[in-house]
Amino acid sequence: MTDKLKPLFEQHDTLITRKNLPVEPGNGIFTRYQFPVLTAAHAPIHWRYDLNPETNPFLMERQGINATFNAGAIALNNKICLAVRVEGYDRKSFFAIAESTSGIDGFQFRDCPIEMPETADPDVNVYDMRLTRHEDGWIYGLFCTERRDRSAPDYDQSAADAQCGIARTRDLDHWERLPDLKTNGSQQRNVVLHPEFIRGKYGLYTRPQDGFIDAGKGGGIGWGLTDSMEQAEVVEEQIIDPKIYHTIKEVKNGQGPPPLKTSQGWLHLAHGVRNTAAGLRYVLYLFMTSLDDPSKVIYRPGGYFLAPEGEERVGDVSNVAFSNGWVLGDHGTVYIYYASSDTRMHVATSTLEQLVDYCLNTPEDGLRSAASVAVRKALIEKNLRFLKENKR
Ligand code: M1P
Repeated sequence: MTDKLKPLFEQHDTLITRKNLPVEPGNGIFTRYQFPVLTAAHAPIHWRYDLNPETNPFLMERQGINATFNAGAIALNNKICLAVRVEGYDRKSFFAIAESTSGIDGFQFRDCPIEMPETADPDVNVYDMRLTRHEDGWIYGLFCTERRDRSAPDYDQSAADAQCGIARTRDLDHWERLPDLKTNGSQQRNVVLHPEFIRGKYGLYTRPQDGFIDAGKGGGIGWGLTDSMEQAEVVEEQIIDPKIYHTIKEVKNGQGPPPLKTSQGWLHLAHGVRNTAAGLRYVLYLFMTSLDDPSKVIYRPGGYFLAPEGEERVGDVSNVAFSNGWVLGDHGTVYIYYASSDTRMHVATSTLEQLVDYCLNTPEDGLRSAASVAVRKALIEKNLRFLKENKR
């Protein structure tokens, strides 16, 4: 190895093998970790540099990586695998699998990114894959496929059309592309496949929206059924978790990863978006739906579950926490993979028991300041009684 290459590989090795410790004591709901699990610098050296000094005498990083974020997640072959949204300097995103034994540190990318087959209408950009191990035996990857909005005038080169791309695999290396999801004509992002059949059909969480950024009349989490994933079509879309004025999801929201099954219902992680003078703010929230009917919300803890903090608040799109992957591990541990500010990936851990307790016992949003004060006052009075009785 040349003198120039050696330090590059050494630095990379130090980064990808560093230990990641929990930040204690946490908040009783989940535990954050010291370091992001993936950054642009985790991308393999051989993806970014031509290693041959004859063709790259200056060791130029000609094909740099801008960000690694919004990863789908799944356990496979005793590892936690992330289907990461990797974005190059050219702004194109693609998917690549990074895997780790601990789920907390040591994430390493497989040698090559995924070569996702295209449909007859090629994708311009693909991102935000949700991985679902379905009871039909396939692992499905549902993702956003973005193309230029064909109705936009020539001078507008930023108008886009977002739809749901669908592919399936058994090993995360080889993918079969299926036709894009058909819905009632609106744009779609954040579409997620439910892991079980519902009355013999596939269940999909959708997010209809009128525009690419603006949700317009859409913007809530929708639900619909399709007979097949090979010609997926949702004819009737029902909004099960709407956007609501002056809440964390006043502008729009979207289902995160596929829900986890618990004895008390399906546990959902989602993102909510509100407006601020500094732009949009994305936070994560939880809710639960009925085991008999995943379209029926049964618990709605108010407010956010996780918001970007510290360095998480800064990045390409600042003030964003976004999650499209979590994994239920041994002993009920839940590994929650979230991205911060469209730049890097983090993990937070919790347990199914804690997350269900959070959903069942966190007050709903009362939707008025007076209702928030009432619920907080009830807590304060309960605590004052407790402190008095326990002579503290
Ligand atoms: O930039 C924040 C997020 O914006 C979009 O999410 P949504 O569809 O809810 O607005 C997506 O582009 C997502 O990738 C991104 O993280």
